[in-house]
Amino acid sequence: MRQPAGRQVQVALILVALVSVAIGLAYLPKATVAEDSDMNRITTRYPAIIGSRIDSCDLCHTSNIPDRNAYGRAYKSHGRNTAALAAIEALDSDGDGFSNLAEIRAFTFPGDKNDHPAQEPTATAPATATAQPTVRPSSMPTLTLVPTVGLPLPSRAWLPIVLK
Ligand SMILES: [Ca+2]
Repeated sequence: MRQPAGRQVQVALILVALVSVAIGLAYLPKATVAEDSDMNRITTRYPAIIGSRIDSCDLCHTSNIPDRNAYGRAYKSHGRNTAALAAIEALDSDGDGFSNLAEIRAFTFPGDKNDHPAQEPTATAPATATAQPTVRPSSMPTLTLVPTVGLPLPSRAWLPIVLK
């Protein structure tokens, strides 16, 4: 059965469009697809970050995606999976003095050394507040033994005492 020429052109255009979409999907950068599963892994392990400032590509990438920051490189080198997230929690990927987990809990970027939690209070601060005051010998009052009458004092006697 022969179709009209206009109908054949319409079918040909639809086929070309479908083939173009298929080719486009086949050549989509794999990193884009993978990033979605990476973010799913991260937000599954750290649900508190959803909607926070670190719930973004910047968690693992530099501003020049697909380049990775120090945290992203550690994640990749440890297997780029859920186990990798756990394995790098104790690391300080960006070298700012805070573990990756401490940074994630504080919603700071573990791959940016210029972004980190506020300094933790020192351990000695509470102890100082509750410490007993010390009495220095120089602050003690001067004691002087004064005989009340002309009797000689026994060698170990110390009463009466008069404070001056
Ligand atoms: Ca950091």
